[in-house]
Amino acid sequence: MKFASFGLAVFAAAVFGAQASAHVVLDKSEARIGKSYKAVLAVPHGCEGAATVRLTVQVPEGLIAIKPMPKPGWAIEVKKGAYARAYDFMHGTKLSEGVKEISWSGRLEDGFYDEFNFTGFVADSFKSGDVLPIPAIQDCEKGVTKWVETAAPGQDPHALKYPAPLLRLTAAEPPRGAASGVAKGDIVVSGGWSRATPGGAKVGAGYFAITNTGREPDRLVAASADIAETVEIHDMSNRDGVMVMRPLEEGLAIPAGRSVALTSGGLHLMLTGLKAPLVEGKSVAVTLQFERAGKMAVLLDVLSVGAQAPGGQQGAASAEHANH
Ligand SMILES: [Cu+2]
Repeated sequence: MKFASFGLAVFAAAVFGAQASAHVVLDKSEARIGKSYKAVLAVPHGCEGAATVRLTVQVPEGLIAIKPMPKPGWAIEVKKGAYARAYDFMHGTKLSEGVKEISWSGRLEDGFYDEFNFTGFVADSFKSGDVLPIPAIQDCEKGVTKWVETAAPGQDPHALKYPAPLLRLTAAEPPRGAASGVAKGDIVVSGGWSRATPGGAKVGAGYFAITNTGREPDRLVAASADIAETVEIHDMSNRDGVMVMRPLEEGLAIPAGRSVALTSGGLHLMLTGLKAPLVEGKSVAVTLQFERAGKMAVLLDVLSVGAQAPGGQQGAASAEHANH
């Protein structure tokens, strides 16, 4: 059977090229981690000419707070159950159970197209780039089509005859606080970001801009983070063609009415002794200590391992890590 269906798939792709994409798919196949998501499952045809009478969707682990949308002429049935763990949901609540399967029963002729909707919430247990298969079973008046196949490692997903609809997960939007700035006294810190540390690196960096809106000079004298054993303020300079770093023992002066930027390849925060990796799409909380303004909590958005600046071009990871 395995061989026969493989042969058929090749034949179908060659002869019915356009139909190869007529699968049950998600209309919007991307969702943000830690956000609500509206799934629209498109059903473009029946089972080899037979009318569809039932569509069953298996909700993957981590897609929580599911609510199916009723359809005129279709009955809805849900199966509920316990999740594998409790997930953080909105407003600080936790969810540990919910809908795990939805079935719509009705009738859709083979010659027509229809959509089946549900809303849910993508738990923040995922990481950017994760792909969630959402298996769907299409029962027809005659026969059944199971859209449940997923590609094995190294296998071309286009080679699948009945692929499960796939939902691609992307990083949450950066927290507003980091982008627009956090203020205390005369000091505004904005655009905080860091770089992901895959592969167990114990060192990370932090970048942001500090603006002193007041009439008195201030000074960043220290920094700390729960995730790191120590946080130092470093400067980086080119000495005889070699990039070298030195800790600013006196701290970093922020003149009155001026901005100082910590940027890749220049001034930066150095986080050493990381207790957990910095994960792309998440943020790192750092506490800055200013001479005048006092303590300030700041969030750094964790960007990709090769990021050079927020929203900027990707490049080779800068020399900061290599030199430590
Ligand atoms: Cu450094």
